[in-house]
Amino acid sequence: MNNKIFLAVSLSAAFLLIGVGCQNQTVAPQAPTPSANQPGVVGPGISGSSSAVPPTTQVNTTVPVVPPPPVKPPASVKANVTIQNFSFQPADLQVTSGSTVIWTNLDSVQHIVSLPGTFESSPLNSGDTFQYTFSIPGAYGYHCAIHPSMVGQITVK
Ligand SMILES: [Cu+2]
Repeated sequence: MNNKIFLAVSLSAAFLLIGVGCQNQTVAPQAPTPSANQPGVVGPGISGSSSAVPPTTQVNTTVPVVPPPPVKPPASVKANVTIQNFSFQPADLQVTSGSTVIWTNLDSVQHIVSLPGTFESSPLNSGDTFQYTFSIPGAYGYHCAIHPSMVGQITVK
């Protein structure tokens, strides 16, 4: 009889332990449910990383937009030739296409800058200027219409 009782008690204890174990296991799954929030926590972490990428992309997008505006303003280049002591200085001037050459008479007598068929100034008194814009490349030999010995050349590249 004692053995049967012992067995019964033992079995009961065993079932109780198992039952408790099962309860614990049952409770354990409930605990994991909260842990399901962990994936949610991981999600924000990922989204945070992904959100960090877009700003970089926006910056890159902004940078390319800035460079496009470059414009070429140096279209009007000016060069000077002085008329002094019955000579053009410099006598041979090189300029780029589109440049404007300005002659200034520093002599006390009149001079006329002339290239027949291309340009000819009015009689320039002391201090007067004459300008011409060269748009076609080439060599332009000119002279003074009053003093033929005065010659000069503009080379346009
Ligand atoms: Cu002259």
